[in-house]
Amino acid sequence: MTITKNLFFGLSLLAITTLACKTSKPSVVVNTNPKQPNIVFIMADDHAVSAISAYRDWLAEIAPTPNIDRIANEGMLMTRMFNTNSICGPSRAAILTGKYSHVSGFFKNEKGGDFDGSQMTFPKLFQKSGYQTAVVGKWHLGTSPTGFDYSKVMINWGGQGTYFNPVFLENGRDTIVEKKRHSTAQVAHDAMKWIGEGRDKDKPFMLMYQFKAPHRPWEPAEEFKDLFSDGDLPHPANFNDDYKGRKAASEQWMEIENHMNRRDLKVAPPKGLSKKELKGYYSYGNKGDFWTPNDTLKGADLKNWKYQAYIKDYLRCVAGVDKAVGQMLDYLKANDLLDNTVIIYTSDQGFYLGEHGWFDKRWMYEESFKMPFMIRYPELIKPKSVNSDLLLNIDFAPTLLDLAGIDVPDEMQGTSFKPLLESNKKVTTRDAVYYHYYEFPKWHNVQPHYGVRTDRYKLIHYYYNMDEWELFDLKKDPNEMENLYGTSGTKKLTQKLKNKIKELQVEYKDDMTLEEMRAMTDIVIERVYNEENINKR
Ligand code: SGN
Ligand code: CA
Repeated sequence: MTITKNLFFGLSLLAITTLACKTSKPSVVVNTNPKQPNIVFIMADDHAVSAISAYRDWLAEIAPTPNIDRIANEGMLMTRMFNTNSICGPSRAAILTGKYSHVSGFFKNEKGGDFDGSQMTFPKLFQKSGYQTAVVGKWHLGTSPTGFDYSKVMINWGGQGTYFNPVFLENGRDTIVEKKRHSTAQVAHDAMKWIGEGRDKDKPFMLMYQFKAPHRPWEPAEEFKDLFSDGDLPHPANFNDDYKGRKAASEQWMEIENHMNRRDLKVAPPKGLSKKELKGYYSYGNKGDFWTPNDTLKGADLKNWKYQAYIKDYLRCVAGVDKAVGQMLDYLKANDLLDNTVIIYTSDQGFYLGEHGWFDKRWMYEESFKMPFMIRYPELIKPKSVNSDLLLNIDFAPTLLDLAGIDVPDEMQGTSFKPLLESNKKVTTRDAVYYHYYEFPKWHNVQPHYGVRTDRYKLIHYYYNMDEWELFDLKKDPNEMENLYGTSGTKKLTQKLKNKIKELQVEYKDDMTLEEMRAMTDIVIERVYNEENINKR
């Protein structure tokens, strides 16, 4: 209790300091860039790097994304863009504020409270410096968006939005149920509509346009339902991981084989179930309850059946996003906006498409730790550029501000990577990235952990109700199957990485005690500003 109190005291102190910093700055932000490019920031939800063909990963030939790839082909592809905390709200908060989760105050989706929209965010700084700003689509931060001239964000399904009949909150006031289009097409429609009709055209604009797709429960639009219907898709290399030497990994609830529910796999319920029974029917499977669609399907065949249903629907949702991105690029071109606009495509985090036998995200393992990121702006970036520096989602805000010539506040913890875009010459960037995940046990029983990743190595500490370390050599073991922690010859390396963790924890003000960290996981603050409350008003 005292720890929780202390923590809150700490967090509010931080807020006060933040405020103090803010007031000491001039209230009008100076824009030193006469060009003031427009920004179109496109973000999907749970879009894995492997499901974007520009990355030439294992699904590239099977499920090409030609439209998303255009951004990379005509701009730069980042191959080592990482997340600071691999779940939705925390990543979005990090993107908006340029800060780690414990500093923005939004560190878990479940029972961690809502986003403090009164704090400094990069859209607010754009707005102050004369930009028109808008956000359309998924938001998932509880409180209504701040810093936007226009907002239309999904609020149903606990802020997740739904694929069909999504409910939106427009400008924090009006509730609109959109029944005409699939959520992906709706978000694309709203984004283009705002560019075409919704803004003051004398000003540059910054639009954040964020899909629900391809998030669980992976429900594609009708037009994509027949994709991939011929035969089975391949499995990733470590589909049948046995989690040997990785205790935390062996205890999760996110295995395709054992934790997918009937809603995920689109198994129709029997007739006549009540609303409550229907909920139970659909969520059956979440915690490892065994089920099979027929009595003969068992073992490896059952696992493959579940995987095929999952991966195909996931990739069908991706096809919808790819089409929508193509429409946006064409729209910008037709309206003479393509080359004076910075276009970004990314996702709030990565995702498992059967790697380690999993779906979902949360871990510091590469598939969920990595975010896709590509950026097109011909004014600065040469086509077909590829960059492999260690970058983070807290760098987005400083980079965008820098590109628009707006001062980057000192309180932001990320760094602008504009110099890398300009020439892709070797400028010194960080030599390691730091990560911290808190939410437990919901939804997938992933242990809270922090860690560090360098060019070649990764060290992770699971500290919540176990004391486990994992060390990986990413060069020799890119799939992170062999935990080298404690093995002979790794002592010096481990110490070096532990020192690096300490150094980064101090730098990012995450040098709390383990007890204080655990208290963050244990905090229960109901999220108040959700769909039900909006409807009650
Ligand atoms: C939902 C999903 C989870 C998922 C979280 C977080 N369950 O709760 O599987 O991990 O979202 O996702 S579901 O049955 O409701 O689909 S996030 O992208 O918002 O972080
Ligand atoms: Ca997500």
